[in-house]
Amino acid sequence: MWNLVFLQLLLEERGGEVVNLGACVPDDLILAECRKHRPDALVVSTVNGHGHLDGLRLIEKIRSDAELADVRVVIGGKLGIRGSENARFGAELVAAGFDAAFEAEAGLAEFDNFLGTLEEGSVRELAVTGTGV
Ligand code: B12
Repeated sequence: MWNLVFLQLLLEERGGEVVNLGACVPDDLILAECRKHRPDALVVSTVNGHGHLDGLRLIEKIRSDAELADVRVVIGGKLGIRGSENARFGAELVAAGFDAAFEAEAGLAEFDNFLGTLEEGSVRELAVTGTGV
């Protein structure tokens, strides 16, 4: 899907190595891929409006997994179906365990700042995935 292609190109342009898991990835497969690759960050993209629900389910599984509890996980895209009001879902997702949530309408500056916090040279892999997308 174009959201994932866009993200992969952006992350590669910023010096990341990307493992793109594709669209509609089952939670267990995401967890298995994270155990295998140990990414510097798992970047979840969602655009179909279900991200605030799928994202909560996913982050609960990740945070309750002993091996993955401390992996950096962010989510972004269209977090719901309320346009600019989707921003409120971001707070819920962060409270549930995401390191950050980026609503599409807010633009990419904040996400770029986040990428800047990943130490230069240490960006081995950024896994990109889509929830329910
Ligand atoms: C092409 C398209 C489809 C295609 C491909 C879908 C896809 N998932 O890519 C098909 C025909 C399959 C499709 C199906 C559906 N679609 Co559709 N689709 C579109 C459309 C016209 C363009 C999407 C696109 O390719 N944009 C280009 C890419 C580059 O942009 P993007 O995906 O928005 O990603 C950007 C941002 O969201 C953001 N972003 C995304 N992820 C992340 C992650 C991070 C970390 C960050 C920082 C930023 C970020 O950055 C990207 C670049 O700006 C949009 C309308 C629109 N104009 O946006 C509707 C739209 C996304 N679809 C919609 C819907 C409802 C559906 C269906 C649920 C319809 C149905 N009932 O079956 C299904 C869902 C299928 C699925 N599993 O996702 C709604 C979603 C509602 C919402 N969230 O508000 C939209 C917005 C249309 C609308 N206005 O109602 N769709």
